This record gives sequence, structure tokens and C-alpha cells, in this order.
Amino acid sequence: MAQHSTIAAIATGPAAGGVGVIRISGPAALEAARRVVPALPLFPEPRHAYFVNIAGLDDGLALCFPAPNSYTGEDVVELMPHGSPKLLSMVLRRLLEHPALRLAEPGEFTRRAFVNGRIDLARAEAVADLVVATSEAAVRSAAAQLSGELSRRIAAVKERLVPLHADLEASLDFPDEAEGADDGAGARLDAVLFELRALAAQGARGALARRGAHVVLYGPVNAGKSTLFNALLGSSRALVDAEPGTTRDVLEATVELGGLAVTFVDTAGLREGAGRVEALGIEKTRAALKGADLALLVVPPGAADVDAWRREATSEVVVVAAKADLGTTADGHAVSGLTGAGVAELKALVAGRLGAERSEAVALASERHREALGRAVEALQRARAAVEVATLEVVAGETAAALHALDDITGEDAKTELLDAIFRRFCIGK
Ligand SMILES: Nc1nc2c(ncn2[C@@H]2O[C@H](COP(=O)(O)OP(=O)(O)O)[C@@H](O)[C@H]2O)c(=O)[nH]1
Ligand SMILES: [Mg+2]
Repeated sequence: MAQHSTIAAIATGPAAGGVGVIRISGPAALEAARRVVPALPLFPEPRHAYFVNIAGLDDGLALCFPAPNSYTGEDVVELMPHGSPKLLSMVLRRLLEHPALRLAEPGEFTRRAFVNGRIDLARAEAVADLVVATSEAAVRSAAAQLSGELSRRIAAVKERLVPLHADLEASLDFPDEAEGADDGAGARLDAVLFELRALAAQGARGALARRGAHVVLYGPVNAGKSTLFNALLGSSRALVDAEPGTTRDVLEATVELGGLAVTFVDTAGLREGAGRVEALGIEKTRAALKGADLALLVVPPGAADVDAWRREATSEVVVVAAKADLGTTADGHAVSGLTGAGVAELKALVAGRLGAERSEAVALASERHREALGRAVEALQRARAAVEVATLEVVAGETAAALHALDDITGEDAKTELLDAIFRRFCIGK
């Protein structure tokens, strides 16, 4: 797009590496690149790796991607000297001396790819997710979205919804000619609703994959929570002592379980009559339980009233019978934090409950997508109800609203403010 400025940025991370990449995109990309790489021909071969001197400082590769066959859809040049952050910033500074060039804003390369129709919004957002993914599940989730999985499923739903909407509008506008076009609208809405609800159900898992899961250990004082916490992590993070109330703050540590980033949270035991500091810890325990994806209720042998403990949690609860080495364990998954018996099995159980390694956990990683999908489902539910009791106008109107919500996911007619908000999450050079 000729009205665009030409932008440049270091595309690789700020740490030293074998190779670094500077990316330039826009109409002046080649001209600017030739200032620091005089050896680049006037008409370089597309996607050919030229081994060249870069800025008189280093030898490396230069590749040219003429529009529209590039990441952004514009003319792109990538320079790859050694990955010294200082060297890269010196080369970049030289490039930016070109009057047509300016430093790229965060996410601007990907934003241009979206604006130029190279990728839709759902896929553009997946780039940001992939770059910051820290667990295998997060990588898989972002990669699937980047491959267009979500976009394809949305497109498949629209393929059914658009003709339905057209039939409804036709019945409204030309009641005689389009007689019967709205027949079976209820069944057609049901089919679409079924599909969208399935997609929404996967959304929760996708979210877990992206942000990781919180698993909170709680229970009576001295149950062995901190000992188990340390055993789960394989390191001594929490203080352990026979004195009740040793753990007063909330401790967190993250491990990877079945490809999922799982943050275990060790809490103060819940008990009455605790001192002031410990009481604060107990308050934090209740807050941690509210944010838990899964709670491990750790109970010592002979613990009473396990059901009352269960009710403290709002998430799913797994009862863990601690100190199994002492013999007389309570009902529940038996472990000994002291000997390590049952700990591997408990980890596997936790991974299973969280749905780690379930590859369907790919579809809806972003909050924005879940919200838009929720709106689509609600509109279709109102449309479905209206089929029985209200006018055709209502059915058609709600169907149109559902279509708009689906378009929000892939970014058709996306507003500038929305794009600003989305691409702000990116780092520079992406
Ligand atoms: N025999 C045995 N003792 C344990 C085990 N886990 C913890 N303890 C002991 O129980 C006491 C309380 O342990 P701690 O982990 O601090 O419990 P918390 O208050 O629930 O965090 C300490 O004296 C631990 O050594 C276990 O698996 N077996
Ligand atoms: Mg403790």
C-alpha cells in the first residue's frame, strides 16, 4: 500500500544470539537497505539469501521479499548479521537516517499484514500469543490459531448462518415470492447453536493453555501442605515445621505438567483462633481458592469433617490424604510428601483434571474471542426463542447480531481503537 510509510525494527529479542534480524517494510525498504548493504542489487532476486557486508560492520545475510509476497504484503527486506544487540541497534540507527524510514511501533508489521489482507485478526493475535508462549500447551494453542483453525471454524458456521439470514430477510421483504424460505429456521438455528456451543466449551480449555492453571493446596494446619508443595516442585520452596501456622503467606511456583504451565499455590492452613499475621494469611488463602482452577484439599490421617473443608473451595476439589507413610490415611489420593510416595501419581491426576495434553484445547485462547463468541451464542438463543413466540423481524435481527459478533473475531470491519488495543500487546519488531 503506497500511502504507508516505511518502517524498520530489530525483530529478534534483546539478548545476544547467533543471528539477529532487522526487518524493514514499506515502499522504501530496498532503497534504505541498499544504504547499509551497497552490495544488494537494484533488482534483487526475491527470497534469495545474499551473503553481504552489512554497514561495514559485519557479514551476514540479506533477503528481499517484494510485495505482495511478504509477511506484511509490502516490500520487505530482512538483514541478518550476528545477533549482537549493540551491533543490531547500530545498523538500525544507520537505516533510520533514511528520511523515508521510521521505527516500527509494537505489532506494526503484523498489523500491516492484517490491513493488507495477508492474515485475519484472529491469526494476527495468535502471533502475539505465540511469541510470549511459555508452555507447550500455550505454543500449541497459539500455533493452531495462527494456522487459521479458529478462523476456519468461524467461517464454517458463517456458511450456514449467512444463507439462513438471507432467507429470513427475503421472507420479510418479499413475503409472497419467498413463501416458506423461513421454514425450518428453528432446526437450522439449533444446528448452528450446537456448533458454537462446542467451540465455546473448548474456549475455557484454550484459556487454561494460554495463561496456565492455578492449583491451590489448602486444608487444616500441619496437614503436610508445605511438604507436599515442595515435593510437587521437587525443591524446597516452602518452610516446613511441626509448629502449627508456619505458612502465613501464599507461596507460588510454576512447573510444566503435561505441557501445561501449572502454578502450585501453598497456603496457610485455615483455622480458628489464629494470631493476627496468620489470620491475614488465612484471608489470602480464601482469595487464592477463589482464583483456583483446581484445589487440592490436603488432609492428615484421621481428619474430621472433610466435607466442610470441601465447601471452602469454589473450584473442583481433589482430596489428598497426606502423610501416607504414617499408615492410617484418610479417604482420598494417598501421598507422602516426606517419602515422595504417590506424588508422581498426584501430578498425573492434576494434569488429567486440567485437561492437559488434550489437543482440542486449541480454539479460543483470547478473552476477546470468548466474549464475542458468547455474544453470538446469546443472540442465537434469542433468535431461537423468537422462532416460537415472536415475529420474523426479531429472528432476523438476532441472527444478524450473531453474524456481527462472529465478524468481530476475525476482524471484518474492525475499528481503529480495537486494532490499537490489540496490537499494543505486541513487542516491537513483530
Ligand atoms: N510422617 C510424615 N510427616 C509429614 C509429612 N508431611 C509433613 N509432615 C510433617 O508434618 C508437619 C507439618 O508439615 P507442613 O508441611 O509444614 O504442614 P502444613 O502446615 O500443612 O504446611 C511437619 O513436622 C512435617 O515434617 C509426611 O508426608 N509424612
Ligand atoms: Mg505450610
